[in-house]
This record gives sequence, C-alpha cells and structure tokens, in this order.
Amino acid sequence: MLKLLKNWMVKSKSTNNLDIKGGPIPHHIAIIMDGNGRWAKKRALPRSAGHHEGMKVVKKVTKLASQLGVGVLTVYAFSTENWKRPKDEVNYLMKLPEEFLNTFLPELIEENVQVRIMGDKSQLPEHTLKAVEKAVIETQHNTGLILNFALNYGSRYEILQAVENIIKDYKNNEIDGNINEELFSNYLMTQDLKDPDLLIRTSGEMRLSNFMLWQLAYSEFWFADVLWPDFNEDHLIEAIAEYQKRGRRFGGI
Ligand code: V07
Repeated sequence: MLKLLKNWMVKSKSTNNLDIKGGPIPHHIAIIMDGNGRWAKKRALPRSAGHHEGMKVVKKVTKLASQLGVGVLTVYAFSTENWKRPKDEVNYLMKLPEEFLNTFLPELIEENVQVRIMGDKSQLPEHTLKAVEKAVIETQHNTGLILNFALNYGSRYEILQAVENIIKDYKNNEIDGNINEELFSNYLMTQDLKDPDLLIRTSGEMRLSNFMLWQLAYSEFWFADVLWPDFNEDHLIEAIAEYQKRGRRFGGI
C-alpha cells in the first residue's frame, strides 16, 4: 500500500506535495458529486457530456481511495429528486451504471473492490437494475474497498423505511420497544457500514441535499470549489490532509 502511494506521489504533478502518510486515513468517505451540468455548459456541451466525464472521475477517485487504504467510498450517483429532470437526461443517466461497469468492472475486480448499491431499487429500469445486481454479486466476496453507489437514494425516504420496518418487526415480536441508535442504524440502507468520517461535496454548494442525514451526524465536511469532472487525485489528497488537521471529538471535550 505504501509503495503504491509513493508511486502516486512521484507521478503526481501536484505542487503542494501534501504528505498524508503520517495521519489517519478516513475509513469511510462520502461524496456528493456536484457540478457535472455546469462543467458541460461552460464548454457548450450537452449535460450528458458532463455526466460522462464525471463517471470517469468516479473510477479515478476509487482507484486512489483503494490505494490509500480507504475502507468505504459512498458516492451519490442519483437522488430520488433527480427523476424531475428532463426525460432524455434521466434516460442517459440510467445508462451510466452499465457503461461504468462495462468499462471498469474488470479493473475493479482486479483491485479487489466490492460494489454495493443503496437506494430504492424498485423504481430503476430493468436494464440498469440487472447490470448493477450482476456487479454486486460478482464482487460480493471481494475484501478490498467497498464502492457504495447511492442510486435512487434519498435520506428521508431511507429513514421513513427504517421506521416502517421497525414497527413491522415490533408488531411481529421480533424486537422489543427499546429503540436505540444502534438498532436504528441497522434498519438504514448503510446497515453494517460505519458512518462516514469525511463528506466531500464539489462545485461550491454547501447543502446536504437529502444525503445520509443520520449517518453524517459527526462527520467532517469538506467543500471543494471545483466541478466534479475537474476533481482529481490532488483534491482527494487535499481533503484527507484537511481531515487529518481537524480534531474529531464526537461532541465530547
Ligand atoms: C453517474 C457520473 C458521476 C457523477 C454524478 C452523476 C452522473 C457511476 C455510476 C454507477 C452507478 C451504479 C453502479 C455503477 C456505476 C453512475 C449514475 C450517474 C446514475 F453500479 N457514475 N454514475 N450512475 N454519474
């Protein structure tokens, strides 16, 4: 792992040369990949071109995160709100999981990456669902980085589903009335995953946009002033360096 990181540092054209080897690497990084449409608009390209470029960045960031020893990378690929976009754009977005997996899955498997999906799968087109489920099954025994795609995900929906399922299990006498944080967490779509240590949002927006509201309660937030297609390895290193500088106290002293 250290060798790979050293290689990256040699190859990097970075001028700030941040050294993150001495400090803790966040176990779980969550990313809101914002600014794809704006990136395309600036170049007089269709929005789809921005989404496509953004898809390639997911692969680049996954590779570096895996080499750094990050345990979980959760990326917000499609929100429950995104259905309101023009039909053509939604259709294009729903083809991206297949294209991503056709292009990159062999390499991800080589890197021992485990692919996961969280979100309301029942609304996804059949072709999208088929492709992602195949990738999830093919990588389920991989022991490296967990690449967790939030796909048709919304945090309020996730929380309401958790409440419904808790009530159902309570009525069936499968749980008692003692509802604590640990129990509640187990009903969320992140289930066995630890909460994110670091949230990154690109393109200068400073909102959560219905993303992991429960799970981000104690996370460090880092807002990058670049559009997602322009996000690169240097930015990830910078975010981790900043994370290492911050003291995390979980509300204690
Ligand atoms: C999408 C590219 C990244 C920027 C944000 C919006 C566009 C990768 C996936 C994906 C999803 C599931 C999966 C494998 C890949 C993806 C959508 C949009 C809908 F199993 N990128 N990406 N899915 N964008």
